[in-house]
Amino acid sequence: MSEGNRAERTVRRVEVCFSPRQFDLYKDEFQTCVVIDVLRATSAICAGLANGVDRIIPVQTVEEALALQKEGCIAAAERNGQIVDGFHFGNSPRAYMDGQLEGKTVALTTTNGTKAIAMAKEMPQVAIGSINNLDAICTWLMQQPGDVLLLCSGWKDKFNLEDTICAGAIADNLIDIARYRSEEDSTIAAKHLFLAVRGSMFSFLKASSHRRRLRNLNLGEDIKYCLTPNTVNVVPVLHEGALMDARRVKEGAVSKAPH
Ligand code: 3SL
Repeated sequence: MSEGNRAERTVRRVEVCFSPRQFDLYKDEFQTCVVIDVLRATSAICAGLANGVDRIIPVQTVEEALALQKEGCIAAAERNGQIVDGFHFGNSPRAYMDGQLEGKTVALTTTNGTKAIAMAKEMPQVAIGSINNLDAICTWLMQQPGDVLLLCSGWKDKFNLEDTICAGAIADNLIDIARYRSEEDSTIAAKHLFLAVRGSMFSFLKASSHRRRLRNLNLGEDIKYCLTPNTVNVVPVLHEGALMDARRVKEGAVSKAPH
């Protein structure tokens, strides 16, 4: 193998997929998928695992969450930004941080985030990214072999700004610090959006559709939390159908669910 070929082999690829609708166009080319839903599913998942939640089982439907509740899990369900009637928990990160869910197995369904996670399941490795775990997810990715797809959950299959900025931040970091490259215009656009707004992310996102939606539901505190970089040092990874702290999975410190 020539020197050139050898060098090319060690350069991994990172790309951004703007919406679950476009996932099929990318999925076969990557080994690791990072699912991003900044407002609020992946922020809540990171907050939960960083604050003692044992594991989170992502499910697509309210019925699946209820079925897992019967098996001893805590069920959490959100639709259109609100806790589904009859449930105590939705996807507010604050509810995952106050100790109520410590040591528990949570079955979670949300409008966009858990749908994107369900799609990503067919890839060899799935992890969770948010603005809250930016440094942790970048460091973890650099230790993984293979190419990385950053899957933005969006809103009902449409593009959204906050997931794209988060994906741009991860891509920028990997390309800047480690040996990653990108080929797609989506990645260039996400990176440039992140670089343009990184000093003013909070005010830039004031006009975003999802932030407006959550503000109308009086969820301003959640928005502030979700847009704060590096509040947690955890990387949730999918292991046997549940999201768990990557360190525990690596160490094999994994007991049977549910608790
Ligand atoms: O769609 C989701 O996964 C949610 O995070 C949406 S919301 O923040 O609850 O509106």
